[in-house]
Amino acid sequence: MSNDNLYVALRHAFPADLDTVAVETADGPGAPRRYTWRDLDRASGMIANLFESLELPAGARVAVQTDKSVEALMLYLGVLRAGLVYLPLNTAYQSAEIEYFVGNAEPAVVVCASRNFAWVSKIAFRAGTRNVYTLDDDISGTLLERAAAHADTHEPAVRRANDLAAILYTSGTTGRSKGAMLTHGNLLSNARVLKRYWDWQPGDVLIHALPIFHVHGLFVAIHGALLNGSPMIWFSRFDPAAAVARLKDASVFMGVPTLYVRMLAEPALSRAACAGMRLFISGSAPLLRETFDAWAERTGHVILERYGMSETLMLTSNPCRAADGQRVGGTVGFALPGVGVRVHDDKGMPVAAGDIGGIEVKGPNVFTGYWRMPEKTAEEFTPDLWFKTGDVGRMDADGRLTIVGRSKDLIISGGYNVYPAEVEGVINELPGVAESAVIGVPHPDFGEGVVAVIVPRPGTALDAAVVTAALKGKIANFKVPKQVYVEVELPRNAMGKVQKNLLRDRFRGLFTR
Ligand code: MCA
Ligand code: AMP
Repeated sequence: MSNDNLYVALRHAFPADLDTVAVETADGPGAPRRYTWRDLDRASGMIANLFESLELPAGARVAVQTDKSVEALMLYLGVLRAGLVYLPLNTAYQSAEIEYFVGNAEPAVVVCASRNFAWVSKIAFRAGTRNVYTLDDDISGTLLERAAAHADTHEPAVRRANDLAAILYTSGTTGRSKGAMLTHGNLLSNARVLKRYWDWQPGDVLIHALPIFHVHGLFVAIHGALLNGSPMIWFSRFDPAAAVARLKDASVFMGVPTLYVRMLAEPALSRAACAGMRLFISGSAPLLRETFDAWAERTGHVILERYGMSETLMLTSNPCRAADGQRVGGTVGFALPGVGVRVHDDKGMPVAAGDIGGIEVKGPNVFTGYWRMPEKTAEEFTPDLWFKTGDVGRMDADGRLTIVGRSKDLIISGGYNVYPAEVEGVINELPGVAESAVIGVPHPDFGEGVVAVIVPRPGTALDAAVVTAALKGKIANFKVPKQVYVEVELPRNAMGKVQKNLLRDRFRGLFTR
């Protein structure tokens, strides 16, 4: 029987000589550490064998909150091989956030950093998880200790294209986070399309400097390199000076706009520093025209901007090959081959070319639904089963897409999504708070910066610094407002709705002045 397990396709793309370098660490303990393709194959096999020894039911989830390391990559591959469902968690998430994800997903296995074991294991055991392992970035932890007792050969579990491979939690405009269910077929079809469209070539080397708990770093970057048998230069954290210094050893770089902004501030960034580079790719948040232009001027390279979502993987891209067209700053390019992209008005009718409307998508890349939330899933699809992205844009007559805004109340800060409703909910629970409004305004580094306006209860004095301190520890740091204002009231319209547009206008220059 054929096997649609994503690992089978990735493994098939490994180079013939398995003893060449697959990953070289650029930082972290013991750097530079070199891992061969054989190392990836053997270690992920041992981890897969460990999971198989647990005799978990098909579809069991493995939730992972660990620091970035090559061993964490091996863990991801091991989960795929064992046919289990990978559930990556941002390392910035705090206990209340982890408690929700673990409670909602009910993973059979949780892997965490050993420094967090005490509180993470408590949450996991309460949710019924029986297996909690640790994994640290210095090749230590109980996961590797246990896996070491297992054989290093492993036949990937047979999975069909529509079997689940991963669940990625994305926050919601209302209510709690939803787990987007992605299949082996979603991941492989998108990886194959990107391999062709971005013209991955023999000899390519990827600088991997993104976190591996979101689509960009975990799927777009890792699958891209593995499916091309290309080595990766592996940064556990992004350091602009160090990244610029390694461009000479690489040909492909992927980043969120903040990474490009920070590299532009490095004096060493020059045409010479990028001499061997073939492709710079940006996504996850809007790339400003000024960044796009400055990059071209400094390096001679035109950044390729693309657009995607956790629910859909990659949707559109500016061209890679000259024959496919120009890369135009401020646009996200054309629908990827096999992906349907259309722009409709709020009555569900197509808008004319160049007119603005909601972006809707369809294709083998689109997820199968939100974990255990059939109603929420149904709400996000049109009657003819196109997925409503919540992004607003316009498509030219030639099919080029430009994103002009979002109908969802979402802030994207440094490539991380922050849902105002979630942050407002946490602020409103703090003692002395009557209500709050959270907005995003232009930020020179993060693209958008989070700002909160808070109204105290009558007779209560609130201190902005105390509010900020109280939020740290309750929510991930990137969600904590960079500025908090205490005011007597929020601006409201005649219907009583908070006028966030007025707040955004008022604070527009806060970070950029
Ligand atoms: C860190 N901080 C942030 C952010 N990151 N605040 C707001 N937004 C952020 N993104 C906080 C830290 O907690 C710290 O707070 C302070 O800012 C300074 O930290 P710093 O050292 O500057 O941060 P860093 O560690 O250098 O991180 C910045 C970063 C990182 C490298 C830009 O945020 C990052 O890796 N972003 C990439 C996100 C990503 O991969 N997104 C892809 C999503 P304090 O001082 O209070 O402690 S996938 C996706 O969107 C779709 C599918 C797609 O299309 O790709
Ligand atoms: P997430 O679901 O967390 O991966 O975030 C997906 C959202 O990021 C999309 O719905 C867009 O709003 C935004 N996004 C991704 N890529 C781009 C881009 N190139 N330009 C503008 N927004 C983007």
